[in-house]
Amino acid sequence: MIKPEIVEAKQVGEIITQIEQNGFTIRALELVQLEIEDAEEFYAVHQDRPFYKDLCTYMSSGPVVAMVLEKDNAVAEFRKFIGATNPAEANEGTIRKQFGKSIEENAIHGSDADETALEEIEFFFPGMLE
Ligand code: DGI
Repeated sequence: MIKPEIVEAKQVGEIITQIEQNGFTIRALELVQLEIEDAEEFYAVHQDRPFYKDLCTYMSSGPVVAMVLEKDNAVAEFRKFIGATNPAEANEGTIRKQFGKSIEENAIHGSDADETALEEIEFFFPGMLE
């Protein structure tokens, strides 16, 4: 998921170019405006963390680009490609290093496990996996 500050900055195309150049195939793609309740559901795992409210407000502040990507070992490969949660700690060349502004405005989300990926695909593209 490409986060709101990137849509606002008109950098979606640059990031999608890098996604494709790194061997990921786009299987689904949609521009979505999340309501705050949607963001709360998506990030429910973080509901007890101090940054949860700010995170959900930010994630519903403008449209995001949701994508289903395919590659061998896609989850791990994509997390390597996007870099550490905090852009300041992300490796050179990663998406978060190049485009992230802060630990919250960190440009992009990637599923953290195959099981989470299945849940997140269902969240954005209901019925796609049936
Ligand atoms: O899977 P990640 O996005 O790399 O990281 P995560 O699942 O631990 O956290 C989800 C999002 O929550 C992350 O992309 C940005 C935000 N976040 C995580 N840790 C912090 C945070 N936001 C703030 N403000 N402070 C944090 O410590």
